[in-house]
Amino acid sequence: MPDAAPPATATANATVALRLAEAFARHGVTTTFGQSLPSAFHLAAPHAGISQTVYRQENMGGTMADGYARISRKVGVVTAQNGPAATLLVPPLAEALKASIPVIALVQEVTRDAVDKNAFQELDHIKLFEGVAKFVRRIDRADRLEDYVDMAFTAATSGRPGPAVLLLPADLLLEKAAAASQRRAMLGTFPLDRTLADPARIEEAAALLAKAARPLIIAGGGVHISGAAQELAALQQDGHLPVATTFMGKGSVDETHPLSLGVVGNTMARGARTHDLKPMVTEADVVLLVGNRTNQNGTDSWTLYPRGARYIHIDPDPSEIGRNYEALRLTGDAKLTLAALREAVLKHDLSARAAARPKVEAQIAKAVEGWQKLIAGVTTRDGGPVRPERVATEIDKRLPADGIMVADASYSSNWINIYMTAKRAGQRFLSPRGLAGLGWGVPLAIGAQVAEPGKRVVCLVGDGGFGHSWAELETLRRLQVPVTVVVLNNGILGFQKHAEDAKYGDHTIACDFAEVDHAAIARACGIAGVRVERGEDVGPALDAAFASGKPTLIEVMTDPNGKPPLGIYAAHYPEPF
Ligand SMILES: Cc1ncc(C[n+]2csc(CCOP(=O)(O)OP(=O)(O)O)c2C)c(N)n1
Ligand SMILES: [Mg+2]
Repeated sequence: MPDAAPPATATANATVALRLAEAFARHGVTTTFGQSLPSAFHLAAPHAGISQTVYRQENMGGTMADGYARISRKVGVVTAQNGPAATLLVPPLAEALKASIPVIALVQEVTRDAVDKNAFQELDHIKLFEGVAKFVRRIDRADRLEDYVDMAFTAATSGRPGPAVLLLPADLLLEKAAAASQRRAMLGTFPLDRTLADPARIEEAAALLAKAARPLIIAGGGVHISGAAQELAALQQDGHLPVATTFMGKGSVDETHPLSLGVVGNTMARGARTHDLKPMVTEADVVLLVGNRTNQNGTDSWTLYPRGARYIHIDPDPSEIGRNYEALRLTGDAKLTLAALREAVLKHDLSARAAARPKVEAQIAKAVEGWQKLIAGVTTRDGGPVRPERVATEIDKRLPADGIMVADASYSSNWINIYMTAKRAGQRFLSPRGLAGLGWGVPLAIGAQVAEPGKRVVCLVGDGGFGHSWAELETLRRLQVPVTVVVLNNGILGFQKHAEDAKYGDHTIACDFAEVDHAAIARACGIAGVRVERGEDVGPALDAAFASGKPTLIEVMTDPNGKPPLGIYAAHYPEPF
């Protein structure tokens, strides 16, 4: 845990607001996502070296902080006014809680003399945030300021990371600060404390993996949170172990590696890369889960993972282990524990594993080749309406290995997970899979690009989900962050409509939109907006957007019959191939 130097700006007559900013600077915070409030904080923060990245709407600001945290590996900070603004932070904090992302919300509170008097925009924020944060406290005393700041950072970055909320009475911020505390620790990166699982159990796990006939690793988003991709890659390679991932775990292994299956879960019908690899999952005899919540979509409603297998589960949160699959418990950080597990595996005779490897690799290669042949028609289809598979494929061709791909909920998440390839271990594919909420795509991408201004960030969104975030196009223009937003305009709430048709034989009147010119909305906000109506024009539009170095919106008029290979659709709809 590195110590930060004492804040250079600490002054004898500082306000609490300045001291608060200095404490955040001590934890490595250099920008916060805000909209003026709490004003005393934002006026003081530049003196501590903290800028304000201004959002249009709190809901989006909280998600920008989330995207920033996912990419920067530092705490993302969002700030807001009390009352209505605070309520808008609930959705992004809920996603961050479910996805284990450290976000700290600084929320203004009514003055201390007005508490419980029906003050303007007064609300019980502690109750409001209790269900969506790991830690919620109101700071009432200047002399406890840094204690609470450090508690909030500790809660956000330790164990299973997640959101924390600090409530700041407006009058307290203007008070004269107490003497600077002796606190020096930097607690703003995650995971804060790396803990190694029980070494005896690591030995046991190594023996199980070494002796297994059909072992499989299923890596989840926890690998990214731990920063454990290199350790996973080393175990995959040296232990001759095939690796599949969940949606959130995509990119935790290089999908061009011969032992990488791809994404497994509820999208394994014909058209998915992993369709022919299902037996590798269902017939595995030893399954190593890493940072994997074993949630409904990831396990195809708990039908995909084998019932008879021995499970080994690495997770910093003990309550995730054994939740749905009883497992050998490796409670600890993925990076440390995977490294130790690899060492332990290498002590075993791996000749049987090595001998089995060519067959496993051939099985994966055959499935991937067959899949590529199957989808070749749909991923190269010219004319209109454009197939979304082609859009994802054209982005995939152009996204560098250090590029960051972001998707909104709904089909966009499926398109990137199935039709794009992680080109290295550790590549990031961000989507709001904590709660799968619509509208997260654009703000996640803005946060990611603020964290990594020099990297290519592309964001794929459906027209329904994009409707939640139009206002942030002005943010894109103002910040001039060069995100390329690709809107799939199929004119419908696609997933909603298709799933209703499949389940009920009909859909409600909510599923069809009036025509919207999304490219014109972008241009009205002052950023480049182009509409693409033919498959062959998608690639050139992407090339032009990338070459411009500026934020661009590409609206692609897509086929309303385009559907990803979800298990629930199998045999329901005609195949596009
Ligand atoms: C905030 C929120 N509201 C509603 C839903 C339910 N929902 C899931 S997918 C979907 C349709 C999304 O349509 P669109 O964004 O246009 O993407 P498409 O499926 O058409 O590609 C809806 C309404 C949700 N996931 N999140
Ligand atoms: Mg749509």
